[in-house]
Parts: sequence; C-alpha cells; structure tokens
Amino acid sequence: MWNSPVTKIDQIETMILDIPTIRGHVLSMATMRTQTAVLVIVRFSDGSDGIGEGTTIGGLSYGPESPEGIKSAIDTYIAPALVGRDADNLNGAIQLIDKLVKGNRIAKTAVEIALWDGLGKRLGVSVAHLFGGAVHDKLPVAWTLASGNSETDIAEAQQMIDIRRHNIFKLKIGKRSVRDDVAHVARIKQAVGDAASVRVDVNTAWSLQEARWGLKGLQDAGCELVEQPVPARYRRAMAELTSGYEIAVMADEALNGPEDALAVTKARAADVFAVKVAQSGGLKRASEVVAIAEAAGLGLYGGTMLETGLGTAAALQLFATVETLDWGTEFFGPLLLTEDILAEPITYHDFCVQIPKGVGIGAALDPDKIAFFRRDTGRTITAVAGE
Ligand code: MUC
Ligand code: MG
Repeated sequence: MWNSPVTKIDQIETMILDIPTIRGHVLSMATMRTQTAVLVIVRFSDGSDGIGEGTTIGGLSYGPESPEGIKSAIDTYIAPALVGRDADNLNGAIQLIDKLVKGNRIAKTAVEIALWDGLGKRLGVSVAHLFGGAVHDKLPVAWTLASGNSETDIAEAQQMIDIRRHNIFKLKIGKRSVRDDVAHVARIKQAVGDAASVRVDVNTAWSLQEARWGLKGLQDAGCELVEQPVPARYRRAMAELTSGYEIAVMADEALNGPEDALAVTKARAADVFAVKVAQSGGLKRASEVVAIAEAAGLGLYGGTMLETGLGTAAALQLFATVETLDWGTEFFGPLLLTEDILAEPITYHDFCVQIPKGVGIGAALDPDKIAFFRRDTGRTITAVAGE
C-alpha cells in the first residue's frame, strides 16, 4: 500500500564486553584468557529491536579488525549511514554499507545480524526461515583442545567423550616445532582412538616446507584435516598441499567473503571451507561463500570466531539451512566462556549443538550479565548492586 508506514532504523548502540575464558586458550599467535565481543543493539521505529555481535580473536593478532576498531567503525561510519532508513530492506542496507565502508567485515556482520534479528522478530519467524527454512534441528559440534599441554588435552578430550558432548577435536598447533606438534597430535589421537575425529588448526604458522613435513606426519598419525597451515596469501602453497596429501586441507583465514571463496576455488587451494559468518562479512555473504563451495563440490564446516551465545545463535540459524556439512561445525564459543550472556543458553548434548528455537536469531540477552561484562561501566555496577 502506498501509505503503509515503513519501520525505520532509529538507533544503533554498541558496547564492548570482556568475558573470561574457562582456561587459557593457546593458539599459534596468541593465548586467550578473555574473549572480547562487540555487542550491537538496533532499535526500530515500531518499538522492536534486534541484537548482533562482532567478535575476533586475540585483539589484532588473528586478523585486521580489533574489538575497538569494530566498535569505532560502527559508531562513526555504519550507524550514521543506516539511521532513518527502511529497517526491513536488508539488501538495501548491505549494499549501502558495502559502498560506504571497505573491508571491516566483522563490524558489518555485527550490524547485519541485528537487522536480520529485528526483521525476524517483526515477522514472527526465525532467521533460518528468512534464509529459506531450516533443514536441521541440531548440528555436530567440535571442541578445541588448546590448553598448551598434551596431558591436560587428553584428559579434556576423554571427559568430553564420556559426557557425550564432543567427539570431534580440533587441536591448536603451530606454536611449537613441527616435530613436537606432530608428536602432540599423535599422542592425542592414540589416546582417543576411533572414539573421536582429530583435526588441527595451524592458524597460518607454517612455511610451505614446514607444512610439507607437518602434513606427512599428521596424516601418518591419523589426523583427518589440517586447517590453514600456511599464511592466507600463500594460495599456491595451499594448492600444492591440497593436491599432494590425503589429509584434507581446510581454508580459514584465506576466506574473507565470496570473492576469496571464488579465488580459492579456482586455485584448487582447499578441500574444505571453514565458513565464518564474521569473516565473510555477515550472514548473507556467508551464505554466498557456502553456495560457492557447494557449486564447486568442496566440503563445508561451520567455523567460529569464538563468539558468545549471541553470535553463535546467529550462525546456527544460517547453518541450519545448509544441506550438507560434511565436516560438522565448531559452534562451541559460549562453552569456552566462564559465563554466557544469553537469558537461555544454547544447549549441547549427544555430540551436537541444538539450533535455538524462537523468532529472529532465537536468543535474548541477560541484562545483568551485560551490565557485568561491559567494558565501559561494567563490574563496578554489579559489584555495588550484587554481592
Ligand atoms: C580459528 O582459527 O579457527 C575457532 C575455534 C578455535 O578454537 O579457535 C577458532 C579460531
Ligand atoms: Mg582456524
């Protein structure tokens, strides 16, 4: 109808949350003891709202966006461009921001998730529904062993198998020598045997020569997959490793949106894509990365930036719509944190994560937790009001 009222984007609020991890998470480039998330709340003219998250790993050690930079890009450039615009036109918002803001994929993701969440809530449907409908109600979920100690990792793996929470393990390697890393992986694979799938993530730490030694050793140890063994820009090296060994090679840092997905596919520089919503630039761009992998016959894996329950819920909405995820997912982010920020946490059992039910992304915030963990005014408020 020509005079039907249009719901507008009224306000975009951002805040940084710092949440401790349950143990040190030792990666090749950083050891995490806290995860920092940028939370976005978009308020709309009809009184509805939407929530989103933009998260990276290890400050600026993983990728080109920091939590502080994500918040600043949203506050300074993305929010002013979107306020006053049609809230229901997601494509319009995505195209406008892509024109005005280069890169900054995680910042774009945080706002885009909040827009999808708001649209779903207004229409009374889930975000999976907006992406064509869910074909899964649960997905296999890996756990990352990254305590930095083989004995601790073996005990952790055994416990996860015993409680039927995870039987896929991703080991973070690349910090020690290749020889020590291969020995570490072999010990863990020997300990879990056929009860679990063992994979590794090198987070770009190896040269091509190190990767040749590494892949041979990992393969012999029964490791099934190696994620991003060499730097993201080493496409030819990734292609050599992909064709040269039986162990599956997965691209992660090399995949920043659909253009990279196409280039990696053309170069045959991976067997599997770790598709991360944040790295792709949002749910829509991640769905395009998925489509490229599907068209090329590549394997798919749902990747994480170790988001809280909020970003994890959003990713689950999208991956619930993906037909085949041969390598499962790693949507365990909330489990690595001492506390989740959702009113109702995402549930994990029988080696799977459940797709959250409900409208939008299927998640609501716990206001007390937000007040406690927010960097600007947190902790003191709760310390006074709480215990
Ligand atoms: C990465 O590089 O994949 C995902 C799981 C995990 O433990 O770290 C991340 C980042
Ligand atoms: Mg990775």
